[in-house]
Amino acid sequence: MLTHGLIDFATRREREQNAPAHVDAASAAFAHDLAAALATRPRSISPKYFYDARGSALFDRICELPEYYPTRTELDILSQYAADIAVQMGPRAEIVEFGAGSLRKVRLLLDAMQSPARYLPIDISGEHLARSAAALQHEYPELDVQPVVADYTQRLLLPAVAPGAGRRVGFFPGSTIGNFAPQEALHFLRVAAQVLRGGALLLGADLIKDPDVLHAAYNDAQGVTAAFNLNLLARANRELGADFALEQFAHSAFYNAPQQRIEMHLMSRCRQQVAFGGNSYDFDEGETLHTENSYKFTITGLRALAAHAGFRPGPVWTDEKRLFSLHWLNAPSE
Ligand code: AVI
Repeated sequence: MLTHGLIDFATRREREQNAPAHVDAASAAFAHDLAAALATRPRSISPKYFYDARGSALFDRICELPEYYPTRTELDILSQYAADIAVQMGPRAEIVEFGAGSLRKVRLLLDAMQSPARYLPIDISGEHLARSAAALQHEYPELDVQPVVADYTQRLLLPAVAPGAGRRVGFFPGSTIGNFAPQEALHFLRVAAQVLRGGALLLGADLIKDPDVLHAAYNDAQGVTAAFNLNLLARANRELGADFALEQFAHSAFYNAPQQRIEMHLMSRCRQQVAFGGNSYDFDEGETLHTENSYKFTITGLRALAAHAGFRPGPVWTDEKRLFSLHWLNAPSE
């Protein structure tokens, strides 16, 4: 499965054939990938389609849930070890954040750093990026904030390091690396090691733990994660005119221990047909659309993966319960 838009092979013509004329390019990509997912068995689609405005708002709520420990724990680690991280960064470093990011997280770094030179958030969504860049620039008037609109999972061109600036440090928090398939994670880390040559990457990675804790994090009592998952179908109805009967699909999330990942699926509660893009698709009772993988790591496994991608792993910071980890990965000059 391709996650997070790593590679998008669809031609414009292929997309247009599956999409009504009025939909924009993003909707056309969704239409194309949904048609491909429904036509293939087992069915799976990239988790990047969770994040329309409603899905992004639901994800923000997930981050506040009592069961969803990753965001809270990573913030705790960042605040506890910000000074140590700042020492690794050195003076006048610049931060390249992969994803427009949470201002709360980068702020913890900026506040601990010695004269941060520049902040380069990279995101494919220009609008979200412009908003977070403007907010940060307002709070840190001395900082040079330069948003870069790009798909960071592809080859990536960044402005040259400014004269007199320190190290270039990548920041990829939240364990978003876990939403990539293993080959995609390796590819992303290879690209990152290249663009950060001579600098480093600060990478957040969720850890393997008691499956009950993992299970609860993706099956919260308030049903926010279920709504987040089902929003993919709601979005298809809203945006693409599909006719998914939402009450006929159930949120299913479980820990697949041999694969070391949480899998999220949407499971058909009955035998049914779904109309979409002029076609009709059969679902058997119990059949699923696989919507997300969220890989969990061991500290040694993550370090080995990073080393394989060309990094020299450095310090690792974690919480007392070893729920989550933050890795300092040096990117050699050549
Ligand atoms: C964005 N990503 C790291 C989240 C995760 O935990 O894999 C997305 C998410 N899916 C369900 N809950 C949160």
